[in-house]
Amino acid sequence: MTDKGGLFSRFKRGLKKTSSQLSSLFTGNHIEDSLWDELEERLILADLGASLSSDLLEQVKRKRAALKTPQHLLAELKEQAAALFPPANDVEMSAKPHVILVIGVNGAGKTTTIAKLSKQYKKNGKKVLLCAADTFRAAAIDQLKSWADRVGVGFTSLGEGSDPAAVAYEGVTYGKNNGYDIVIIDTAGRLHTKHNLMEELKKINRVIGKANAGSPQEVLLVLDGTAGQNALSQAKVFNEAIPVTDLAITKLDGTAKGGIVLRIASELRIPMRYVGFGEQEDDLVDFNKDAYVEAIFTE
Ligand SMILES: Nc1nc2c(ncn2[C@@H]2O[C@H](COP(=O)(O)OP(=O)(O)OP(=O)(O)O)[C@@H](O)[C@H]2O)c(=O)[nH]1
Ligand SMILES: [Mg+2]
Repeated sequence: MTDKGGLFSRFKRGLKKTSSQLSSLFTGNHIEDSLWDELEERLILADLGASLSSDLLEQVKRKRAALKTPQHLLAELKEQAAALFPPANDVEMSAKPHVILVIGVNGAGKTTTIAKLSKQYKKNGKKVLLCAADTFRAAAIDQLKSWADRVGVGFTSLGEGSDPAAVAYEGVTYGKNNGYDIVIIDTAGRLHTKHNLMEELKKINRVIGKANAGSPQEVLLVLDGTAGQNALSQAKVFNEAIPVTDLAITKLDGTAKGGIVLRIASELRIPMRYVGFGEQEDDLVDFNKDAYVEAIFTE
């Protein structure tokens, strides 16, 4: 993770609630027996959940004989935590257009994340098109449009009430015919428990493949970091509907306990790609497991 403009320090600040709870345990020169229980309790409170907290500490305990000080324990804990993340995808940007389908429950931060991503891609010289397949509310289309204007990227929509799959099809086709490098498709927030809405998502996904063979290249699931355990259950259902290639976790600047990131990554085995930590277009960092582990365990 590069730290242009102090982004990483701001991300780290967002995780301070968790790191201040955890890092204070690793003081002194001896590992007291009580430290293990205390640590397990705090890991659970940090949203790692009971089973992951216990498994993680079991892994660390295997090295117990070699751990002389709380600092040794901390180093081993970081190493074991980092090992829980699945490897990142090799991001191939050879397809043109490279289509990114963005999905998630209501209010997770999809549209904002799209704005942030489009800014990054634009900065890297890519021609970006945003496609408003959230046709449920006129306001959703306007929101995406105003981000497109603000960031200075292309925009397509077919208006409120139109079939989201048709919007996606038209958008990808337009992108293909007009030399766009990246097409990012915004979808309506949907509860993962609503069968018909999940079917609609499958249709959008299929239709994108018809508009451009091999697309979408990415299915990005956006999860609200403050949703805790719910984010995990959502992710499982979305991933069963259409295979999710990458995850973005938002709102790590709020009340989110950072441990959820580790829990989701280790349970779902889907690469964590981005972390959102604010409402502005620059508030997004590429996820990096070592930086994350450093931020969450060390103040
Ligand atoms: N603090 C904080 N707020 C965020 C972040 N990302 C999004 N938000 C806010 O969360 C709210 C919802 O964000 P949207 O991007 O509209 O979420 P969405 O998933 O597109 O919502 P729907 O389209 O209604 O499903 C907005 O007020 C955003 O400003 C983040 O990383 N940090
Ligand atoms: Mg939205």
